[in-house]
Amino acid sequence: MSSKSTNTKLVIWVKEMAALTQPDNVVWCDGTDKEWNAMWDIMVKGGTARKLSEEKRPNSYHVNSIPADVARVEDRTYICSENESDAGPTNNWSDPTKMRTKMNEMFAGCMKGRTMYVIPFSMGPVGSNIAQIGVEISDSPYVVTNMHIMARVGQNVLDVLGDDGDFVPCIHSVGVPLAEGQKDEPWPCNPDNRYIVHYPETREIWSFGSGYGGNALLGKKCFALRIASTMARDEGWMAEHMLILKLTNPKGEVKYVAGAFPSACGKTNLAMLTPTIPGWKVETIGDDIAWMKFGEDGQLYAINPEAGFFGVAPGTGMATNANAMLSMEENAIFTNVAETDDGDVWWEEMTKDAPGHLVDWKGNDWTPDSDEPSSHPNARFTARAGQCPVIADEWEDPKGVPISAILFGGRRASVVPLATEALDWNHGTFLGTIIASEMTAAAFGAIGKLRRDPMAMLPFCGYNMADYWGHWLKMGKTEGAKMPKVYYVNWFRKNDAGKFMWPGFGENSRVLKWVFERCNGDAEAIETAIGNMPTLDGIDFDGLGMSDEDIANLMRVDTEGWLSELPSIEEYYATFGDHLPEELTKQVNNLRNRLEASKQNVA
Ligand code: SAT
Ligand code: MN
Repeated sequence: MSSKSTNTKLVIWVKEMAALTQPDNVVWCDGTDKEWNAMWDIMVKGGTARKLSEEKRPNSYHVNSIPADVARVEDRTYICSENESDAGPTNNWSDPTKMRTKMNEMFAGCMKGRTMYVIPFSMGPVGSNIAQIGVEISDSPYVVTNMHIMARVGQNVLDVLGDDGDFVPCIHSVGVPLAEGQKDEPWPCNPDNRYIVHYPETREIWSFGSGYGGNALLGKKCFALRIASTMARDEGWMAEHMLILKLTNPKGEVKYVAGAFPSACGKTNLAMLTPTIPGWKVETIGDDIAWMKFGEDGQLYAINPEAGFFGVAPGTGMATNANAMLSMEENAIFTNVAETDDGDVWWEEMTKDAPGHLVDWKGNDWTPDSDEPSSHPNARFTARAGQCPVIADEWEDPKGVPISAILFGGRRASVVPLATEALDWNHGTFLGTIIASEMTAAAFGAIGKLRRDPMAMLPFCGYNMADYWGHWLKMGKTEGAKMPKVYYVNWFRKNDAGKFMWPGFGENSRVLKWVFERCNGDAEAIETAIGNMPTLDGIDFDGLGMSDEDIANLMRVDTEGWLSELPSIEEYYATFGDHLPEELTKQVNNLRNRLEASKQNVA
């Protein structure tokens, strides 16, 4: 099919990629309903997808991958910067010249017997000065339909691109060419030859062999985090693994809060939470990624570069996240879940009781007595953000929303209190670098092994993590900058009996209220060695039925616990060698001094 673009770079690139991969035909995608239906027609006929009951879930589809292709593959994900030290110790690096040779081999003829789809997309509202344009080439119709939901796809993107606009080229193939007359598999992929490759200097993404989520929907983690983080470093903005929420107090005043949490800490739930405190409102701007640029007033303005939610299905239900459930009532895609006898989907904890019979994600009969879960633990829903009942009116505002506060959180059974406010931006950056999650401490006893996940960016930072910390510090030094306040929160602290002390979910609104009031200058705080803490009545514990002891424990500054953690932070920092900003060494030393001093005050 002929090109729909007059952009020289794009037209040449598509020609080159077609010559390399040799598809049977080339289709330029326009993001229309007609195209959505055509893609599903192909996938239903080919046995890839099933249409769900039109009564139960209109215009929605279910797809199962094969068991070998169910998640991102971090060990096959590469940052191919010119210098190895620019990828840093937390990324897999490979020499870009060697990798290019390898990729050219892998992609040669890889689309034989298939159609090559050219998907122009905008990350962020089309035309926003914070948004960016990408073009994904893929041989997967599943990618096309998911991109319809997760990004803005269509001719208007090409219009903005014009004749000479720039875009990030993203090429993806499932890596299974078809010989003449060869029948396709329902989920073609090439698990033994997976490569998720990023060239940060030239801003390109090459992905081979996987059809799944973050490996294949290249606008998401690959572009919006790995490549965008390097663009942000070069251009003075921030690309972060953060939700964005809008908080309205009973007087109708509004603040916007961003938050970074490692996986399995309830980020999507927080982005859509239903507050339990009267008169307060939480609305969603985004649940996964935030791009932030300085406005003329010196504040950071954030957009959600995505247009949909790619959320974990198991554990999501009306009881835990009603707003997510309501977002996926129609026009949705489900991957690796179970199917009910009446043509709907089900997964663990969607409802209290499981249906009596299901077809599980592997296509086998399933009953509540089955030994295995009905859905893969990383099964996903793809839902349109605009369908979320609490999506904020301004979620597509091209100028973004001004961020008042940034939350960092991890899953910590001990040491870290419910909420602490950073003393300033540098201290806040320090807190971001030390966030970590315990691997289910209860199961292993002791203090559980810590996985450090700085700013929740461990698998998503496109360059040296320590340089990225340096970029955070530098942002705070920008002339006229009014940086957000930074908070370290922990919903997961346990008491001596091993029980969670904080109820979480909608009750997290009580912490958001304190954050709001601090940003508004309405709440006092107590300065401690680890940061500013709420006063006794700073957080409203009314009606929670918590014991005084648990409340005290939840808010306690565990001086010894923090002191004993410092060596492991220093050890971690040392792995970055001379890339580590001096300021962070200073932050550790200052913290140690403050902790020691506070011990003496008590003694
Ligand atoms: O599959 S994705 O990488 O997009 C989802 C995730 O890991 O959060
Ligand atoms: Mn994420």
